[in-house]
Amino acid sequence: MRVGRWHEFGETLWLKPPFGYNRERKWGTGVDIGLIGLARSGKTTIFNLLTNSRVDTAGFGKVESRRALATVPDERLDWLKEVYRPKKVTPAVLQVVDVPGLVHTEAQGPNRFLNDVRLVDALIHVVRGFESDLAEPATPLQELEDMELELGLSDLDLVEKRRERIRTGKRISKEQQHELELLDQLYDALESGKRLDQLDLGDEDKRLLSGYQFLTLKPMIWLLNLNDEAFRNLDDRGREAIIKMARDKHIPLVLMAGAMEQEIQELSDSDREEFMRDLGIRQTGTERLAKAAYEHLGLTSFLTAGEDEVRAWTIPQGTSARQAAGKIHSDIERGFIRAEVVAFSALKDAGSLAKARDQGLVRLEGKDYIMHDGDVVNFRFNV
Ligand SMILES: Nc1nc2c(ncn2[C@@H]2O[C@H](COP(=O)(O)OP(=O)(O)OP(=O)(O)O)[C@@H](O)[C@H]2O)c(=O)[nH]1
Ligand SMILES: [Mg+2]
Repeated sequence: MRVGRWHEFGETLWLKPPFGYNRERKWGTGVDIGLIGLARSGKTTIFNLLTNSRVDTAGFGKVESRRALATVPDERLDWLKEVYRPKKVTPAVLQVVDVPGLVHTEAQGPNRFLNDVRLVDALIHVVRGFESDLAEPATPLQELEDMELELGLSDLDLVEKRRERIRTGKRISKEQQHELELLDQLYDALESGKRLDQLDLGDEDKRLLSGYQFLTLKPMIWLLNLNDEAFRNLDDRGREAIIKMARDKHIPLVLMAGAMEQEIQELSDSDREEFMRDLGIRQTGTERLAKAAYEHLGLTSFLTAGEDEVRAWTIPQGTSARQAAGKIHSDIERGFIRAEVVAFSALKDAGSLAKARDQGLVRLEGKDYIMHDGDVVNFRFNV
């Protein structure tokens, strides 16, 4: 682990996540991501950045949640656009939910806003790593610990309620007996400070639990929101403790300078390139965050390109060609014959589809072919 380079904005600490909890989910309706964090951590700033919105961040945040779509940055689409000159370019989107900051002293208790993210597919915890006149000195490690505790308590509460409901029922069925035992296991884990996604559960049990929307079972990303100066002021121990905690919990840690990213986004394309070169970063924070979210959720994308439309489609890793066709239209899935596939990088090297064909880079794949990230596809079908 290259701890020493942590202060460089270009770094994302990528810690391998545990996959498996979300594989079975249907992605048809798109992916929802909730931004949570303590008050004034920069959630709305990140929300604005991701969704290109202009919500005011000067005053204290509004006390209700808001949502908007974020386009997933994909430079492959830019290249395809140049080559195909389509009428329309449609990037992949994620829906982002901005939740008001958690304040412990709030009358209704902090759990109120957590309910707004019960149904999201993944959480991004925005942690304040910058100093502000309006807030106490930044204590990112403490914020991470507090939030994990909060999420754990919220899940513990759910487990207890469910256990109570089963126990006070007229009779306990065999299934319920099994569920009780499972809930006991969850209870012990949560009480000892574990996230539920750290438990090694069987597929049956995962399915059983999927209905409860446990918060610590949702893929989590930690986003440390910094500015240069604040970051240098973080002492080494805090830094190493954060990395250790992220590693122990298998949570990817993305470093971002939210306010600066916003400035970067507002620049013209050429100015942006120069600015980023000066800073020594290759990808914007938005790009790194989108990438972390895709990897952590087990998602990839394939591309379609034509004169009408160039488009990115989001699918779970391991999706077959035929299932991928169904993402576009159920008729194409039903009448699937073959998929004409070329890897984006091969297409780009060749320069055009015709040249890629001449060079034998375009393959015909059957229904069981497993789609790869960046496959440029044309489905042949018959209905
Ligand atoms: N220096 C610095 N300031 C930032 C950064 N990100 C946000 N801020 C400032 O911090 C303040 C709070 O930002 P918001 O984005 O509204 O934070 P929030 O988490 O949505 O706040 P609440 O909704 O009130 O909980 C604003 O004054 C921002 O301009 C950053 O990266 N660096
Ligand atoms: Mg806000």
